[in-house]
Amino acid sequence: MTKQHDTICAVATAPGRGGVGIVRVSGPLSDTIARRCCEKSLSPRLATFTDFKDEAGNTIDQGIALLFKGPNSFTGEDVFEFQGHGGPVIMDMVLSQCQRHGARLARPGEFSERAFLNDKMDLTQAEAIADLIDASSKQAAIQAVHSLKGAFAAEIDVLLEALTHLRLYVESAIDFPEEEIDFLNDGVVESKLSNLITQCHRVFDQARQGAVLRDGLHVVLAGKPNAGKSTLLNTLAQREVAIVTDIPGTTRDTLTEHIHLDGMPLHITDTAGIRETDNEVERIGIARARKAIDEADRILLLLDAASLSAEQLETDWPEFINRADYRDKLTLVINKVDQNPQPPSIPGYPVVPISALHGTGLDTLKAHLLESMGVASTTESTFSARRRHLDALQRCLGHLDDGQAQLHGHAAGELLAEDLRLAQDALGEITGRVSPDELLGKIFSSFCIGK
Ligand SMILES: Nc1nc2c(ncn2[C@@H]2O[C@H](COP(=O)(O)OP(=O)(O)OP(=O)(O)O)[C@@H](O)[C@H]2O)c(=O)[nH]1
Ligand SMILES: [Mg+2]
Repeated sequence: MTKQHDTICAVATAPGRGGVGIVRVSGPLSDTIARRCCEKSLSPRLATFTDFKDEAGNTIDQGIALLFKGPNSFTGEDVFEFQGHGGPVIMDMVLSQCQRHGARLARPGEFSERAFLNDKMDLTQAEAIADLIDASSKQAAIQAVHSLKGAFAAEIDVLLEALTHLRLYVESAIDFPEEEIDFLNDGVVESKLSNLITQCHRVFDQARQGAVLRDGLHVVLAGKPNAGKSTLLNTLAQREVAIVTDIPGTTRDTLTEHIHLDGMPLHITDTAGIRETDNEVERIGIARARKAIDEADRILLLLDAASLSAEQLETDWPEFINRADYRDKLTLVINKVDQNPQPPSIPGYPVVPISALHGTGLDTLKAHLLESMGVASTTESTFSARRRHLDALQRCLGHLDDGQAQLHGHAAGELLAEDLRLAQDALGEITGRVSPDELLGKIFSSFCIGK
């Protein structure tokens, strides 16, 4: 991505009719366009009531004109804004006039892109603008504002700072072996690295929460045939999405429905009941069910209240109960409590008794899902994040783990340094800020090399 030096323009307000419509111009021609269209010189950052004219001197509209001289503007360039009457025809005429004076139509997101390229904001902040506009719930909006204010970037910067110091330490150990200090084995690298991994996990958990609130929670309904999964899907979706019968093995394929709970997006997937089978179609369906379960943010394991015991749970679902990666995302939903109102209590997991058919316990289930999305605990410390950020953080953690293995296994400084570099690159993708020069600058300024 390189800086661009032409002038762009766009209608900044939503399409359609409105009380006010805004045309925004950014680039070196902004000032000239403002002077020609308003037929006066605008004082920067001062709202000026003015006519907006075409090249023949006819008034197109009247409104407020604002000029921001770079770098003190949203994009960092000269920016001209005209706030006129919000009719689509008027806005189009104002926009055409800006084009006639040399501006071109902006691509989507190009104002924010320029703000990023001109160091007015980092990538997480630029993305937060889009997230704030697209927010489908109050919580998602609060998180996007936190990211916009730099909360996410600040966390990443702290990690980058710690990583840079660690690289500095490791690379100097490689560069100056004659110093005879066994840098790698003095415990400092070990403890810095494990601190870094812990911090990185914490940021990952926060970012994951942010991504779930932004993108919606992926909930999978799992269980044996006839447990009532499809009935629950229909009840939550409030329509007959899935086929329900009393024949075990009715659902063969996965089926996803998108709903909102108190404005929070939720993607609910019904799956084929899991059992041993010789039927090829059903086997494929069960394989798909297992894949969906693996990828879920939350698994609702539906159990039949009539035939349930705590011991039986262990025997029936060893692959669920004993899997460490399911531990934090598994909820036991005991269905058909209308047939057995006193199901056994099962320690160790969240348990929600319901009747999918009669709607009993659904409010509790919904509250539980909202809580698992972190809705109740949305605080100042949360920020919006995207899958891209999670992917980068995960890669960073992978490289840090590899680095730790190098340190433990062979005390291989060069390989550890390379893993740290890769971890730093992955983190740098999140904010778009890292440059190798930065690291070099740090190394040379803080070490007295003298040789
Ligand atoms: N009494 C009672 N019956 C229920 C309840 N929920 C579901 N059922 C019945 O249980 C049977 C199976 O329901 P489904 O929703 O098709 O079960 P499923 O888990 O999707 O089954 P498969 O698709 O075969 O895996 C149907 O006859 C439902 O009416 C409930 O809460 N109470
Ligand atoms: Mg079903």
